[in-house]
Amino acid sequence: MTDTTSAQQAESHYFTREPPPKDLKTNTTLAREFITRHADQGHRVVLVTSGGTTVPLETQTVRYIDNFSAGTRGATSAEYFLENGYAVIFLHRQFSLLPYSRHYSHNTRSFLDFMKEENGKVVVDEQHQDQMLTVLRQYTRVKRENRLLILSYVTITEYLWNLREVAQLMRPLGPNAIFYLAAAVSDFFVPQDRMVEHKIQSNEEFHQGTDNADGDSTKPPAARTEGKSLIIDLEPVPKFLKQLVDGWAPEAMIVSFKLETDPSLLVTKSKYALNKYSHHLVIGNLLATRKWEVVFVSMLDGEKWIRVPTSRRTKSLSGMPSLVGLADHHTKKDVEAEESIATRKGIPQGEPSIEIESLIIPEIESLHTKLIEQARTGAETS
Ligand code: 9Z3
Repeated sequence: MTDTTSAQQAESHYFTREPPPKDLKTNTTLAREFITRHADQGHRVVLVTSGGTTVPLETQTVRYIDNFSAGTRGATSAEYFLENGYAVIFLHRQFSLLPYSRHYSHNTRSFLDFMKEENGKVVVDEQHQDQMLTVLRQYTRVKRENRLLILSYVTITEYLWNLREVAQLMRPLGPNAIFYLAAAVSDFFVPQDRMVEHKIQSNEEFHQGTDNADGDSTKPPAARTEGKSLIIDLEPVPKFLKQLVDGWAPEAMIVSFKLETDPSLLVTKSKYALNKYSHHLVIGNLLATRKWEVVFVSMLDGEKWIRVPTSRRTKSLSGMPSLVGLADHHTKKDVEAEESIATRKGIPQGEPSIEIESLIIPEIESLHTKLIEQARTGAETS
């Protein structure tokens, strides 16, 4: 069996087994209208996925497995795509960060701290006026030009249904489309037919039977109590990148992310993903340094590191810039690497004062332009 047929089988098995989310129709109606309008005008459109995906353990969900992602990468990238003229479909985990409003949410400070009362009216505090005016103008412009469509999901299954439907709707965009897959997608899940209906009981006196929500007891529920322990026996989520590349969006530029924590694996695993799925670009990042450096792995440019310049690596509370450079095997040889190694000494934590996405998105735009050119000349010569 070829890779493609097994990916197709895994896809059809997944989507037959896992029912679509209730709001899928609403999302696809909005997406169809948005895509048609921008396709007619010859615009470039990017689907940005953002935030974590949950894995529910019960049908009436009380407990679920989640991951760390706040949606910073996705929300920030969406802003830079918009700034570079793209129309953006922002498919994000509900309540994760949103473009523009991210500047005032999920903060250590409440948005109310940016306000004050003046003559019985609420106004923005003097010290925040300039920044808020800039953000507000950008946001208002994007809304006026109808260039941002916000869609949401919560679970891994909702994410995959939305991704598949929107991808198929994006086909008429041809090479003008980009998929920028920044969402942190769970590798494991509880299939619907192995999920209990009600809240899993911890008290042994109230333990449920071994029936799944659909009444089937041939396989034990994937999440259940045994004695005092909670057993969670997850199944792998099929790898959908193959299907996206070969079937759902064959002409689009596809950018996937690879997240690792072990620096020695990052480049190898990013290259492995590029080879396996034969798409355009893998952006590798480490959990601890993801705001300071990423590695681009592509057929066009090979391996290329993008780093926030040392001078812009200011201190603050999240991340570990001291690890910057560790995943780069060539680092020891060049000057930039010397700098990044130097930063390992003494600076325990920090936050860059420029957003790395402001460096990432222009790079992607120029790769996209090359790919569009290639598609055009290819079409002309054939
Ligand atoms: C990423 O690697 C993103 O950059 C982060 C962003 C999730 C690290 P934050 O939301 O974090 O800004 O806090 N996303 C992709 C992770 C992922 O699930 N990749 C899959 C994999 O590694 C392949 S598509 O197998």
